[in-house]
Amino acid sequence: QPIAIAPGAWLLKGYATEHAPELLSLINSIADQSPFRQHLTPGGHRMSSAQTGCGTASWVSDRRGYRYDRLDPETGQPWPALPDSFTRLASQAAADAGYADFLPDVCLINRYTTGSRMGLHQDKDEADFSAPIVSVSLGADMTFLFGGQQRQARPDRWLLKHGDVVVWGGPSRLHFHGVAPLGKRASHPLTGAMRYNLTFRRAFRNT
Ligand code: MD3
Ligand code: FE
Repeated sequence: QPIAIAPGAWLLKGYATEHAPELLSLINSIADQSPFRQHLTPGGHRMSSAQTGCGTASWVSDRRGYRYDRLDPETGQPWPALPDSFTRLASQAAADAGYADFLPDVCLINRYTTGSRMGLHQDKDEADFSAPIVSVSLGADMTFLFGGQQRQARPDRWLLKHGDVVVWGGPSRLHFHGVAPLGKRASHPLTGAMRYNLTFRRAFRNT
């Protein structure tokens, strides 16, 4: 029973919980090939979350800007492929939230530990905003900040737990959003003090 959190945005409580051990072990395999790293922003600050990714490209940041890169700049190699179980989970969650035929081509993997946060921002580096975004939370609880179309709007706060999936589409696709700093005592039996987020997107146009 999806919970409406904004027009076009749906929270699926515990949707991925039964898949979590497999998802976490796939994250470890991906990180063996393309390690977690803390990107530098164009402004010269180091991000507090660590990231890796999989799929035909992955989101990266450095002094030159934000972009999707088909090669991992750290390894010079292509990113690991999207595991079938990732694609299936994301497509099924999107369908259950009313978005049929969502086929992600990229998955950004964020890893947060005590104090890691993500400031309010919009996701605008994708070619086509008609596709939804699917996010899967694993590990420690965190507070998600969900704002409006303008940065000034005071964001709503949503506690996201291990296994929760959120599908963001339609009018919510370009809303400002972020993550409050992960608390000192945040922890989960499967991940310790870490929180992981899988963010599935359509970065390039469907051909
Ligand atoms: C709402 N990551 O990587 S995922 C990001 O928890 C990012 O790691 C956060 O924001 C995280 O860009 C949030 C949930 C999310 C992703 C994209 C959205 C929410 C969104 C796009 C529009 C509205
Ligand atoms: Fe984002």
